[in-house]
Amino acid sequence: MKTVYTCFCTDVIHDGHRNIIREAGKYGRVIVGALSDRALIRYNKFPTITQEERVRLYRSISGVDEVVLQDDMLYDDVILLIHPDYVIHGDNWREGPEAAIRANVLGQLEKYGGELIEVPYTYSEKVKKVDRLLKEKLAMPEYRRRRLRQLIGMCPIVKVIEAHSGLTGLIAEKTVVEENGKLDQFDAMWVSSLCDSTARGKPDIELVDMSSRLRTIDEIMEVTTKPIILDGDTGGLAEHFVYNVRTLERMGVSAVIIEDKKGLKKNSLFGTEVVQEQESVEEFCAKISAGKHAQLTDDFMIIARIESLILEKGMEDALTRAFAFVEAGADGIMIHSRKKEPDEILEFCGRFRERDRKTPIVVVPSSYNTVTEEELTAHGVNIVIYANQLTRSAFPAMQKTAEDILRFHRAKEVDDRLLPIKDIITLIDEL
Ligand code: SPV
Ligand code: MG
Repeated sequence: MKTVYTCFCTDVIHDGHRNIIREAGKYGRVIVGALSDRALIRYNKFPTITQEERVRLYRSISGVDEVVLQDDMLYDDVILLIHPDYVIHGDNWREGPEAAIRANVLGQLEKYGGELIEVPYTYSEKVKKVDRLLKEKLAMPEYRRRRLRQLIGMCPIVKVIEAHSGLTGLIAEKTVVEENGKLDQFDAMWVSSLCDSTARGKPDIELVDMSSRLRTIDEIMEVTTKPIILDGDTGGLAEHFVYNVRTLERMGVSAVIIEDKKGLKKNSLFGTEVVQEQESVEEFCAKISAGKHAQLTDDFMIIARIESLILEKGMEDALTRAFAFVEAGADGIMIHSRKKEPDEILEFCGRFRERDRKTPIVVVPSSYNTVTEEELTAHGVNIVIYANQLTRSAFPAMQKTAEDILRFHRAKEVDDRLLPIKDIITLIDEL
């Protein structure tokens, strides 16, 4: 008997999937691949049920003979293993980022005379509703909040990009690239104090107050589903921090990162060019503990950021603080540097990992930007934050456009580098 293979990554079975299984049954024995979490999160919506639950769900569909786990978004391994006579898929993958996966499958099948069957994608109202419901579910606080911890468990390194508005949130949410047939996207968003302040034309000195920061988060949450890490500056007074932890948790923020500075905070990238004072280990530990006591869920993370390298207090000071902060309850450590080379960050990670194998390490390679995600992963880093690149790329582009309109006394000369009107009006999803 011939075999027919299809790969699913859905959490809900709708008419479209049932149609594929029905069609597949006409050609032979139906094997469904359940795309693993690890593979799924790189190109599709985040799962709302576990990998094991998905396998059970697919097994329960009438007409399915066998379910296997597909551990890569490309079908190479599974095709090698099963050697299906047919692969069946909806025709919606002919365009867009998934076209690369389709091309790869065709190449694999061609090698031994396998065939691809494409069935028209089911665009019914019911199917659209299921898609919408899944998206809305992912945006709910309880799903969004726990997703960062889930990602840390699933990804070699969690990739985070800055967002400070609905629009930058959409870029973080929707940008997908294809490289060597594989798709990739960001995992989470960083609500940077620098970029949130800059977008308001304000300096990064904790002048933009928590209410305004919460407004920014809410704007981003309205249009996205990915988890949010808030740059909480110093965390303010411990007595205030505990209330803010509760608020953030309730909103569905996944983590707050607070830095061990006190007094008037200035941006770390100034380093020692401005006066900045580090908080004592005892005081900062007390703030972390207070925050941990205040939180209600197990999902929320309070991550301690160490400024010793920024303030040139040395590696030993950074490490002493890291271990003390973890002892006080910190769920992660962010180590920051403004050196051009990653050496001191990598040394810190290596030495921290000698004693602590599991506490997540977060880094922000803004100045030591030659370091790769692969190198960071190899040194035990769990989260990489691209903290300000979106803001820094938008600013010169807007400035140049403004200058050129003034220079040419019309807008024609700048038009070539603008997003077409059609694209900007379709960028925002309609309900
Ligand atoms: C931010 O993005 O606001 C940060 C990171 O705190 S840095 O600007 O590098 O200090
Ligand atoms: Mg900041």
